[in-house]
Amino acid sequence: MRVFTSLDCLLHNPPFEILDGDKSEWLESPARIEKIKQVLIKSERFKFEQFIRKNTLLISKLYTTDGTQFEKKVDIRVSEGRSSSGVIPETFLHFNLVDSDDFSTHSVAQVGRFAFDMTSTITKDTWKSAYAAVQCVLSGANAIMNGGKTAYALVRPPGHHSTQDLCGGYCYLNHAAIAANYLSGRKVILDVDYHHGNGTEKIVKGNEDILYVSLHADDDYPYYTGHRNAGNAINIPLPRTTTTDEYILALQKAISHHILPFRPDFLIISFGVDTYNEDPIAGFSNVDRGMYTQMGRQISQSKCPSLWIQEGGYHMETLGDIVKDVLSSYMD
Ligand code: Q9C
Ligand code: ZN
Repeated sequence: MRVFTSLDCLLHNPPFEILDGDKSEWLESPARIEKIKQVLIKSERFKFEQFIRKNTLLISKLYTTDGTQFEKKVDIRVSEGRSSSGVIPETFLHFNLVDSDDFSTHSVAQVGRFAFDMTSTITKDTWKSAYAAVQCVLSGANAIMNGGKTAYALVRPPGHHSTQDLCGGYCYLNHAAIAANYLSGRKVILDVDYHHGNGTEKIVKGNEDILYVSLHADDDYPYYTGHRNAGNAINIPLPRTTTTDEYILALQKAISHHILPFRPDFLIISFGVDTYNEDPIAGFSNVDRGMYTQMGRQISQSKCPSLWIQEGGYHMETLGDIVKDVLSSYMD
């Protein structure tokens, strides 16, 4: 399996986050990538490559209809985020709050306009990492477009919570949605991250060539989304008590009832592994290590070229092994 990664993905490193009202370490750390790499690199089945594509225009085109708004937004964020600790969004442009569109240029206002929560700190390195992540994802997309069976984008920050113009949940650019728009033909995005991919659902909404299928925890972050099916989005909320067997059964059903009948040309996997019971921010207490080899096997039933994009997963001790379990059993 070709693995696309970039050293630039290690740069973004906000000093802390607010978790349940307390200050704690930034869980979505650069070390996540290193942990996964350390495990995969020991196996000859994984071939590491640095990203090869550079194309700013492509990103902006995918994100806006007028082709300019997105890059302007990013310029603002980068220029306002130059302090070493970055700028944390804390005052948000809430639809009930605004009294005019004459917005403040204060850095807190600038970042608050483009974020829906506080876990989207903007540092001087954020854009570099997010941009490199997109390049890796597009390299992976090229690999499967040119006849490859599968590719893995080992990237951070993750993407699936970010909408076209909002950051949140550690996410800045939506990799799965970018890949789905980039690849031609019919695409399924299968999102197995513990959290609902609200951003992906929103961006691909109304696109008949794309089906979004998500398994995620009910009644957990991002709270306001993912409760029911809507158009091209199949949402499968699962209780926190979900066991390994129940999860695999739900996945099996999603594949046979939704993914296979859609007849995709490409499968994009929003590959979060924060479903594991020891994950520090997630809550499936009955999902064990044994789930991940079954997950890979199930997904291989889709029988179409696949692009795996790293999303969440924060249990550092097992992160690499879990990722390897899924990807290896998928290839077997
Ligand atoms: N008490 C991803 O996995 N904070 N993002 C949740 C729960 C934000 C997760 C707090 C979690 C974002 C890509
Ligand atoms: Zn997650």
